[in-house]
Amino acid sequence: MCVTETDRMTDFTFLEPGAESTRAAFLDNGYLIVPAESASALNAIRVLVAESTAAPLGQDVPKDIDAFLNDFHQQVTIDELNRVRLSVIDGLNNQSWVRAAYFQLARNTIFSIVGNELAMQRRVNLSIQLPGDQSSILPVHADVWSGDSPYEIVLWVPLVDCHNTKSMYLMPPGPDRKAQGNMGQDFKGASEEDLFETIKNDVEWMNVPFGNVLVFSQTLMHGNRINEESETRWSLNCRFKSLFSPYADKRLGEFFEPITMRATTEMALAYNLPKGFDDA
Ligand SMILES: O=C(O)CCC(=O)C(=O)O
Ligand SMILES: [Fe+2]
Repeated sequence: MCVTETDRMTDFTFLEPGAESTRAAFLDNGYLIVPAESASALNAIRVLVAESTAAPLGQDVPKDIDAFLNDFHQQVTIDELNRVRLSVIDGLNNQSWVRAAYFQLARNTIFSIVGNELAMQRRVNLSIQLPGDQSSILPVHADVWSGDSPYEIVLWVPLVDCHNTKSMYLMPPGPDRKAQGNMGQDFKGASEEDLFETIKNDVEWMNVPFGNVLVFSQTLMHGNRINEESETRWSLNCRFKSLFSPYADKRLGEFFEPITMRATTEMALAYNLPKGFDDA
């Protein structure tokens, strides 16, 4: 068989099939929206959220979970909301299977754009945004501004269809880098609202139907606004990074935990150089 020069040049790649287009899309847009890789993991997590929400209200697990979550504003006041949210977060994080199930929602995508030896945030967070609620707004920010490392991505998982102000917004990399580059000068003494005013025409609202997940770079400015849709938003978020990439304030062991350490790393960590040469 004859191998031509063209065969030699095109047949061999370092990245696995599909990884190049995933890489390009993530770098261009700052995010990826992909179908959840495990429908059963997504379902199990959503059932647990519904159960942990319904139980304190003296209710059974709702038959129509989608309607229960979307219409939750009919059952709770804004004053009660944070207590409910914290108790559901506890309900989630008290189950040891949840983090592995959560990771399975986007394992291949995360392997592809972050790496395969990973650390995962120890707690999964929950956002609930009732229609018209001002108290749960997360103003424009980048997580790197408050102790996260630029090597982290966020896996953001909607439990209901999320779109427009029922979702979150993200700045695309081009305008974001321009705005952050001059931020000290341009926004000295400015409020978060002033900042949002200047970026609002550039931000992209994340349209993520239930069954899909969003992976985004938290180095890009993002946040949410008053939910002006008629339904309640429910979404989960959790951070992942390459295990041996630099850490900022959020440390390994405190905030992050290794989840996919490989055999060579384990062996290396346990290895001690030969001892006893000092006496010679
Ligand atoms: O869910 C949102 O609206 C914002 C989430 C966020 O800021 C984050 O996950 O880092
Ligand atoms: Fe954030």
